[in-house]
Amino acid sequence: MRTQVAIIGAGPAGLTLAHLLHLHGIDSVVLESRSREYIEQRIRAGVLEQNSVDALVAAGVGERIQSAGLIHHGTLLRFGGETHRIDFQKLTGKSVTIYSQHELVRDLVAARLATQRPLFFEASEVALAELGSNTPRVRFRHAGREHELVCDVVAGCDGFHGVSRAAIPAERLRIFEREYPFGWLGILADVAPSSDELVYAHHPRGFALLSMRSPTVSRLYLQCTPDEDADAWTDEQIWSELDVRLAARGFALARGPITQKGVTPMRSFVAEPMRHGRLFLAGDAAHIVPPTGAKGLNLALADAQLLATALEALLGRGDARLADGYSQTCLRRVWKVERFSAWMTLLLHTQPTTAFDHRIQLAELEYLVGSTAAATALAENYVGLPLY
Ligand code: FAS
Ligand code: PHB
Repeated sequence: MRTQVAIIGAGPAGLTLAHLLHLHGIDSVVLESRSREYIEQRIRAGVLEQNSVDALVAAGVGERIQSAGLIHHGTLLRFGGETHRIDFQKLTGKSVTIYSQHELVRDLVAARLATQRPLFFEASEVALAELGSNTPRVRFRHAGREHELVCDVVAGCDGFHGVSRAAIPAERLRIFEREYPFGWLGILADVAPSSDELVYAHHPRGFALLSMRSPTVSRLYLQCTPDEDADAWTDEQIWSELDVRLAARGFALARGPITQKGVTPMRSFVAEPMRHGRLFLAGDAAHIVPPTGAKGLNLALADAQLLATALEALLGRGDARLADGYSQTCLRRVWKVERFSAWMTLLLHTQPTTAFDHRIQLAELEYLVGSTAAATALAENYVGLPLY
């Protein structure tokens, strides 16, 4: 088989890249290890930055986002039993859209299939070769047969546990990482959200987040230990702990059937560079942020946009400048987002902090909600930094 770009992974990064390349007239083949059903049901992120929404709409895959997405012009910070609003619209002129990642994957898979270009589900034994040449190769198994794909470029969009980053010689990679001493126990519940906007709650017993997926589906998170067993929590225990941590004057948390629960570990991670020969990494394959700042999905979409532009120039017009600058351009933005995500995580999560750290957190929260400059800094990072 022959194509211009072999894309490993059909997550937001890989599918968005495939779609943008198609719009540029660049051919690609997408290899995904899981089934279509699996990736379209996988519950993950829920917040799209303004830049992400604008890019997806401009690419012709934003119709359902515009009809079903919930536009939020601000968010709520809760501590000491009081609630404070950060007004994105007033401070930045931008907003965010609540839209499930798995719904976006559904939209992108449909767009890919409509092009009738190859998207192989349940591809296994993917192996990259000759990345230092101008004709790298990707070997894989599909439907019981061995295949070899010859291409001009490989896009490693296969997430944190994929094979692409591992294909780069260890001595060529610099890894930067931080593990956090906590994780999130997340639930989906069939109950209307008890707040119109997201609530980030700092509490002595631990962080809690009230989010949502639709007017009838709530998404909530509790700070827990990184190796927490979700099944060890009864529904009653989860709701009771959420009640305590989200408590505030004039607030009542509605309960409903919990339809899904799981524990997400927390890490900050960056692999540099994001390119090795004709292999380009995008999304979680290159970097991970703790979900506190709602950035993981948006970073993946930003990388895909930058990589599509670079590969259109390289493969469409023989201009290698953007491709040669791809890693540096991405990492400049990735590190700013890593900073914001780490800052928001350390600001809002308690235990095992010292009494002094706890007071510093409260002082920073007080400063945040009392200073237009501080609130603007949070808002402009949350709604999304410019692509370049
Ligand atoms: P993805 O991991 O989404 O996609 C990679 C794809 O490659 C997958 O479909 C995988 O099956 C496939 N793949 C892997 N190895 C392969 C191989 N060898 N061959 C072929 N295919 C292969 N972000 C937020 O902003 N907010 C959140 O609340 C949030 N919650 C999360 C919860 C969980 C449990 C996880 C794991 C992540 C969460 N994230 C969250 C981050 C998440 O949204 C990622 O940032 C986002 O999925 C990144 O997209 P991709 O880079 O496309 O990687
Ligand atoms: C979510 O709805 O999954 C979500 C929202 C905001 C975050 C993290 C996760 O900061």
